[in-house]
Amino acid sequence: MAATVRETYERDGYVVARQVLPADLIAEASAHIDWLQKRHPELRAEQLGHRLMTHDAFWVRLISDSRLLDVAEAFIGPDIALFASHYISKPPFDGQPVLWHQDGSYWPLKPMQVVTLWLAVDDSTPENGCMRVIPRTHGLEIKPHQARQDQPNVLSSSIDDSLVDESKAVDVILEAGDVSIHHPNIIHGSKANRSPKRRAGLTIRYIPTSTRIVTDQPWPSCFLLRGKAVPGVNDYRPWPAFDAATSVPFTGCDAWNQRLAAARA
Ligand SMILES: O=C(O)CCC(=O)C(=O)O
Repeated sequence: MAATVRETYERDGYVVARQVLPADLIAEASAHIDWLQKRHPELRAEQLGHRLMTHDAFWVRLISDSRLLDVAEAFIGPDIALFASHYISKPPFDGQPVLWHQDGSYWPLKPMQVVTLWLAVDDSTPENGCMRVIPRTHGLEIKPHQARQDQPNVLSSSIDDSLVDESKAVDVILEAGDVSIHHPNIIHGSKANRSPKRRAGLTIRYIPTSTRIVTDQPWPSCFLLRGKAVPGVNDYRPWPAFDAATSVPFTGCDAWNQRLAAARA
């Protein structure tokens, strides 16, 4: 990846990479969202998170795609694990906003070395509630966040509004298949979707294997994705085999199972 992409990220706290994944794979991710929604009618579509992922072969196939890992590697190095992943799919007309926040305030990571790739499954525009960032706020330390029930919102919380200069906000406009990359300290959020078009994106939080997920319970989406584990830091889950009961069918699912079986033999 060109040095300027990394430099832009270090300067602004975010950067965009265009057309990282092709249309056929994005169509499979879109079908995956529909499949998850049918299986989880109890959840809003903005809340399809990694607790659903442990046995979902397509999800692991998607977030371990080498084109995404190549992007992640440019930011966190060659030894890469997954910490978390969520679809935030804002339905037409009533998609909820994500209030201003810093991701790092929510995460049990030590140290806070992590990069987010936000994969656009749909075109993401100001009309349908694209992500918005306040550039260059990633130098700010992580601030306390507060519960917010005054309006429906995806995180039910936000950073103190007095810390946000909204006049500096930038819309992160993406086409399906593009990826934006952001820092855990940057202030960001998104508006409601009142448009007739869905706005779906997949957040993917990649950590170097030297970052510890500090939790008492086994973490549902702790997968080693590339390179080497650091002994004693995290307990990684086995990659799930494809099973139609726990994953949407996908191109290459038979080959996926053969590869996993060969690796375990
Ligand atoms: O999808 C959105 O609107 C917000 C995403 C976000 O807050 C994140 O990826 O950290």
